[in-house]
Amino acid sequence: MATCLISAGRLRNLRRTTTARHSYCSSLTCGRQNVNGVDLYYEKTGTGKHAVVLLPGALGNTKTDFQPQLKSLNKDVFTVVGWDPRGYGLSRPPDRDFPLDFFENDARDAVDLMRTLGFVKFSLLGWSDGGIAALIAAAKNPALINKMVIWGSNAFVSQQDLDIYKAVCDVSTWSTRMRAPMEEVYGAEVFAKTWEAWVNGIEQFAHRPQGNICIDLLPLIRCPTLIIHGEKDPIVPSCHPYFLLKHIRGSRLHLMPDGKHNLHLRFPEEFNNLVEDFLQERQND
Ligand code: TYC
Repeated sequence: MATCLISAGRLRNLRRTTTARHSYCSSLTCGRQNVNGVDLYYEKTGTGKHAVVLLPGALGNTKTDFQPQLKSLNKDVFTVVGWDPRGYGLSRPPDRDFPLDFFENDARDAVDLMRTLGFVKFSLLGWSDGGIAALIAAAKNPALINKMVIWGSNAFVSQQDLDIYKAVCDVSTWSTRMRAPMEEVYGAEVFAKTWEAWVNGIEQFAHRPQGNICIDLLPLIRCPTLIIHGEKDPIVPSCHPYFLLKHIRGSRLHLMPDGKHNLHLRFPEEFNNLVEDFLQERQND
């Protein structure tokens, strides 16, 4: 199993470009890389030619968001990089904040991390907030991005979204099952405070015309794009994937009837197969 058992303290002590390798799991390496002034934690697995970077959701990180992908995506075909965005997971310090350009910053960090690790061209797999960062990264770096898969993502914030944010803002109302993985990473208090800061951060977009997060960038996306949506997703209304489908040229939408927001964790085999097939498809252009 591709579990990375290395303490946060030890990782913090690793020098900028040092990579920790695990004797019990030869295909997974963990390390920290200084990117745009922050030591970003990352995990890399596989030896395939096709490089893929995983972009986690809000407050998410390799540990909470992508274990089934790091473990099971085909290691002969892909080299998969998971990372913790600045202020999330093991990429702390700094504490996380949410200025209006936080998605742009995550997009830039993801791209710069991949380039610093030596990848010339790569694909993006972005979940939820990570999908928003992926959309921005693809729009701004068309020459670097091979393909993109996004799920649970939105290019704008509507009144309906604001109502949902309000309903999930206080994490003490969440089930223990939902809260536990994040509390394990951050501690209960920091998690509650950072989540509230995230809600305030995403609500800022509602003050912009159309609640714009990245609507204006969608026409710039050139890479083949697969949008996945769980039809039972309770927090991202289906208007969002349909909007992305309409505005991203040549994109495709795959609906998972029983999928909720965490469809890639709940149905990892189906999800991974879908992604592998899409990434390996030959383009007829
Ligand atoms: N975007 C959040 C993430 O990245 C998930 C989320 C979506 C949370 C909608 C609340 O109302 C919400 N995981």
